[in-house]
Amino acid sequence: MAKAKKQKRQAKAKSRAARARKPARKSVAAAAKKPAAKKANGNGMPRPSSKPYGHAGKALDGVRILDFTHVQSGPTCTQLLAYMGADVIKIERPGVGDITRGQLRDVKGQDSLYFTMLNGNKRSITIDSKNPKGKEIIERLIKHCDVLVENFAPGALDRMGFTWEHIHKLNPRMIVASVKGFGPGPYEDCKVYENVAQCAGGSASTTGFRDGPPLVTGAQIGDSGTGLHLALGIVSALYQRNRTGRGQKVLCAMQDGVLNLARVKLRDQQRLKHGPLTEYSQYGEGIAFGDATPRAGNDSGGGQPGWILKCKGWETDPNAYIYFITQAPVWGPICDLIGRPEWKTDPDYATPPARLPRLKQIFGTIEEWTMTQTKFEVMEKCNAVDIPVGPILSTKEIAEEKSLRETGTVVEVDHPGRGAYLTVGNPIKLSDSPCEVKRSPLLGEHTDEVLKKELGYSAKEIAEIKASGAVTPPEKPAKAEAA
Ligand code: CAO
Repeated sequence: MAKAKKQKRQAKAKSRAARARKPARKSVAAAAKKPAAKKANGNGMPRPSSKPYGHAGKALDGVRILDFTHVQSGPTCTQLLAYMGADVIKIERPGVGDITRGQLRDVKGQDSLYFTMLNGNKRSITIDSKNPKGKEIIERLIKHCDVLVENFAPGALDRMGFTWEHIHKLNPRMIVASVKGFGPGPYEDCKVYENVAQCAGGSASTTGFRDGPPLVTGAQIGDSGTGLHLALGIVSALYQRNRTGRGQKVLCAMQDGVLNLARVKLRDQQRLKHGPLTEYSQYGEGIAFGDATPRAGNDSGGGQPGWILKCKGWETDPNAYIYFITQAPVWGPICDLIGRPEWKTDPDYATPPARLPRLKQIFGTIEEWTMTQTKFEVMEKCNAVDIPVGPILSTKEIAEEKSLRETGTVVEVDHPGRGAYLTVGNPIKLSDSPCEVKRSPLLGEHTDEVLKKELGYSAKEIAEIKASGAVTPPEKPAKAEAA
């Protein structure tokens, strides 16, 4: 009897320990099965945690992501989810890995910054998805995870045998999230990179100067922008799954993502029917508008005119410039600061509509003043009287900016191969979900760990898997792109 009781106690303790090891996993599953009703305290929510803020786990604790992404758009998405606490397991091709590991290399033989800055906080497992044993492992991972994220060329996942129907049969709760270049339509089968999306999404035709060619922007709005959109889609699908108990497909087309970010240009397209776009400097210069939103140089995209102006040192420093906004409510302080107090009452300058036809001349006069100051002096003097301005910060200045280090937006992490490197931490700050930025994984660093701990393969089975070539490079490895 005593022995039976002891065994029962031991079994209970064991299951308690197991629960403690996987607390968040249980909470995700439980949230779907019994939506908190039993624990509710009136509004369907669990009782507020009594733990201090920042000590109640991470926002996405317990969410498992099967990360089948490469290059930039997909990895941006999964890195953000990892920053939020999700367990991200990245599948990479044995011996090769994500192509960016070898692209734009700065340290010989080491993972590039392109890769390391987009794959922090993840685990890496190598699997050949075309090897039968490899397929079997991926199927087990599909059953084990909550979300599969991929950004292969259209049809590649299906060709591997992982159609939505197959995935959904294996795990009806799985969310399958994809980045593609284009949504359904004439271009849906096309491969797409960043600048293709910028061109197709309305950004390039509206960027640059009127008398020059279309321009692409430095911000990766097609890749990283779409990854960010996809992350929101995934979190929303996870939330909906709490009610429906089932997964769904999440698709973000890069063209759509860029267009969403360029929506003010579609706004202006429609305004053209009703007359010229008076806030564009083209209007003040008397140049007629065509039938599409034109390139606007450095004009502000909003209702407050702005322009980039030279500051002291511009002759030698390519970033000695400031963005200056002539916000209407602070027109008086602007006039005082630049030594033109008479403009406050002069009918040609006193009101926003009066200023519109002469913006070029106004900014020229303001520039005469900004050129006598450094960009930081302009910043200080303008902000003292509430005039919105933006110094053009170089990447060097950003990398060295103390406040960005303090907030965790720029983080230095160590790496066993390449040494310390800078990365961008989580730009989204949650007060109860602190983010600890970790280095990117080495290729296949967690293969054994995932096979054993997550999928429960025995040592013998792992040896068989290795012998099958499913997780190890072929004898003559495919070549990654040269640095
Ligand atoms: N094991 C075995 N095969 C693997 C594998 C693995 N672990 N991982 C990938 N592969 C295979 C794929 O199955 C595919 O094979 P098939 O063509 O025979 O089906 C092959 O690798 C190449 O995949 P891909 O076509 O996606 O890669 P690519 O380099 O030719 O194209 C890109 C890259 C980005 C243009 C394309 O993936 C794409 O258009 N993606 C969608 C849009 C996108 O995300 N673009 C942004 C990229 S970031 O700038």
